[in-house]
Amino acid sequence: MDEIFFQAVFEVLDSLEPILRSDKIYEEMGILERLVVPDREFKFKVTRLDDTNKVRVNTGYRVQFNNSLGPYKGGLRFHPSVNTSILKFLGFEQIFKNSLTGLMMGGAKGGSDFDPKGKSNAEVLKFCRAYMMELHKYIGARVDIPAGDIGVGAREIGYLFGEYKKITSRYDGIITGKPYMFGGSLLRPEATGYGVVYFADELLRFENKEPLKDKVCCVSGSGNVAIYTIEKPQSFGAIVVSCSDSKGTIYDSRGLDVNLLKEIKFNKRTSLEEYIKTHTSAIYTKVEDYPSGAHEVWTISCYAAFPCATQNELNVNDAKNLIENGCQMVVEGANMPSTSEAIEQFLKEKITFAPAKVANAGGVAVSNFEMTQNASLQRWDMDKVDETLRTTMRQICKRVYLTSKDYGVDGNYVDGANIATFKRVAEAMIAEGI
Ligand code: NDP
Ligand code: 2IT
Repeated sequence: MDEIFFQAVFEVLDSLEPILRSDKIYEEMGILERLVVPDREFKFKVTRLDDTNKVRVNTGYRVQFNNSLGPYKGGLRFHPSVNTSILKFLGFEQIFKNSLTGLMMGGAKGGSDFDPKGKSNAEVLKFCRAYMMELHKYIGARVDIPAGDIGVGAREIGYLFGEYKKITSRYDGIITGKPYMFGGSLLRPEATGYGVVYFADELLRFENKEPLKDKVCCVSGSGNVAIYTIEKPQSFGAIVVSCSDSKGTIYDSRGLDVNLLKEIKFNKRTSLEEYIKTHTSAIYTKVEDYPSGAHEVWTISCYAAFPCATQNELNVNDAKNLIENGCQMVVEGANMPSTSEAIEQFLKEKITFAPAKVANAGGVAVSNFEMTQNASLQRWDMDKVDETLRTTMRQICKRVYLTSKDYGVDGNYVDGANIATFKRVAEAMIAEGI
């Protein structure tokens, strides 16, 4: 049941062996035992009437994992697959990702098994109101600040914040990713995807590898993270040829039309198959026609691959296909999209591999900038947000790159990230006592 949570925990523990062996303080202070158990987990019933006035019941969750470095912070996921194990894996990862930003944030995650897909705005609104009716008891601008994730974008965040205000009469920065007109930050929608590409650009520079200019890139997914990971490389002169959703993959050798993708996914909220209606030279492959045991999107030849859909979407066969086809770099936009076996393959073959907790931290970093703006009732302009995001991604890259060198695991950014971030969290946990 807790399989996916254990996958995330074991990846971190594997990296920590050298520092746990050399410094006994972590064992003495019970840091690992304390870290793997959330501070608290809320599980609650969410009821609403659907569009036909039928009673519907879903389960809502919020897992507050660790607040040693700041208030609990992390997204909300609305997807039928949501359960405690998935939220614990995401909350656990969030502690370390948030720590790597160098900003003051603890780790949390929440959501529901509610599926917003195919629902009317009115029904999504009803669900969000019912969900917030319970969630508001556990959150606060200095307590726990949720945000978006799969199935939760600006629409849902707007409804959630609106309901919070109705219940409490307070205009606090209790959630990030808000629409700009009522307290959102410029660039928060773009932040995760842009940050992923900034990170890739920095890492190639550190490694003295060829930049993204004129290179072919593959992206999976076509949601918030994927679309801005597709958009940004254009400004680096790269060409992104693929994306996917839960039903199929698009390959457009001329480079994807981002505006059309936004229209299909953000406005119409429909299937990617729409893309080939107007772009007839692009190829659409349905999920059922994917190669056996692999995913179509990773069979395409590319210089850099950006998995941006969901957990465990890139398996060992996909990793082998990417490597065989000349891929030099894999940068994770989604949370834990590569299986452990796929990561092993990348590291063995010396493919530059940037794990999610470093590469997709731009989203939560800009969430923190949104919290700062809300707390001071100020607004930052676009250039300030973009520059601060870029600087944050550069600092994360440098920290992880240097840590991997310092600990004799050059080029292994899984270990570099886990060691660098664990030390920061553990030091805070030691300093605050048990
Ligand atoms: P969205 O809901 O906006 O998009 C998710 C996308 O992934 C959709 O296109 C969805 O397809 C697709 N997808 C889901 N499952 C599969 C699958 N099995 N195969 C192929 N495609 C699939 O979510 P986000 O873009 O926000 O999140 C994507 C990932 O990024 C998640 O791992 C999330 O945790 C992570 N992340 C999100 C951040 C954020 O701020 N939003 C920040 C950092 C990480 P369909 O439309 O058919 O459902
Ligand atoms: O996984 C993530 O970092 C997010 N879904 C965003 C979290 C946030 O609080 O902005």
